[in-house]
Amino acid sequence: MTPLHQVIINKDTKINPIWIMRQAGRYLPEFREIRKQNPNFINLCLNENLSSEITLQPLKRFAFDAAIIFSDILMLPYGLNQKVEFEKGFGPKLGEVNIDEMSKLDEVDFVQKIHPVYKAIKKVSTNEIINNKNTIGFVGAPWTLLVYIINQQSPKKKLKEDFFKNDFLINRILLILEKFLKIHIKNQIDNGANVIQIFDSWAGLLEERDLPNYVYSPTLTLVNYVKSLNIPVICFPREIKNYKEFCEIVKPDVVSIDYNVDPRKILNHIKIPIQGGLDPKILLSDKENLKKEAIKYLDIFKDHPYIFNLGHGVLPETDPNMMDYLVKTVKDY
Ligand code: 1CP
Repeated sequence: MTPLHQVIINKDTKINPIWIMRQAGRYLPEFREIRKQNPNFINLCLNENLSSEITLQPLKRFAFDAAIIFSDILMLPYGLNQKVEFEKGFGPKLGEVNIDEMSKLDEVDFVQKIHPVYKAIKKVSTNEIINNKNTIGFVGAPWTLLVYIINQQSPKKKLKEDFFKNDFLINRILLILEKFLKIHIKNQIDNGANVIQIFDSWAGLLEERDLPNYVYSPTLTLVNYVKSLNIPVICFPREIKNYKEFCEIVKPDVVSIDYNVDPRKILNHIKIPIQGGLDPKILLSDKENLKKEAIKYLDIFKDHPYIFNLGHGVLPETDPNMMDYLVKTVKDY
């Protein structure tokens, strides 16, 4: 059994597997080299030779226990024929939604449009480096995808004032997302993904009263779907205030915590395996501090099934030597 499955399925507390959100990315010079020659990010994700190579880059350097496929949550709206572009220094830029077109789209056309993502998963999961490691497939949660689809850009920049105005449109999009997220998950699993992570990066934007409608219900549907395929599912409802309530309602196999969560408090509230937490900015400090902070998490979770990870993605300015030091610290614990 792989280390991740040992923790998730057997609730093993003796090992602490490690992988890192955005482990394949801009902090690695070998990634930046490929990226420089491939200015179109979507096309890079659709090049199964390069995207599988990028996925494996961090595993060649560090003793990570899992590969996360190099793709993006926005490949889903792209597959739904919404225009998606990544502009340097700006981030994602999406076109207007054509809901009638989107409603007519069928499964075959969707899969056809993004099938290199599945081919990349097959290449990664059958690579010898992955022996006794997991291949993590992922999707954006319906709420987070809805945010990008309607807002057409990162809500970090600004959230449209009339975002919630068109209830009918929102409900139609959520139904379409449910259908195609299931298709996207199924295809990733069929091609070798053996853990699924659901990223709800913008869950924290919602008022508590809106969580049942936009986060709990649609995520629960997906979690139950992944479970029905006998694959463990990790949820990352970033920056919600009440992780306990989320876990009680949605019941993922693992919950990934952000860096604002107090790990000691969460330990008393949550029975399921926990992942992550360490602030990515700690990797920008010094080795002594990094060790201290990493060990803090390992100590707190020493009797709880725990997968080491960060509280959000690794920052592009991170020194790969610090990542190396972190992995060694966790492995030597
Ligand atoms: O070189 C570049 O400029 C591209 C940067 C980049 C990368 C490396 C983007 C654009 N996406 C990715 C890959 C990516 N995205 C992965 C690959 C696997 C890995 O983790 O190594 C994953 C899992 C994602 C998931 C993703 N994309 C999320 C959820 C996680 C999170 O960070 O909160 C989100 C919100 C996105 C949207 C997105 N794609 C890219 C950027 C810069 C963003 C965020 C935009 C924003 O701030 O709103």
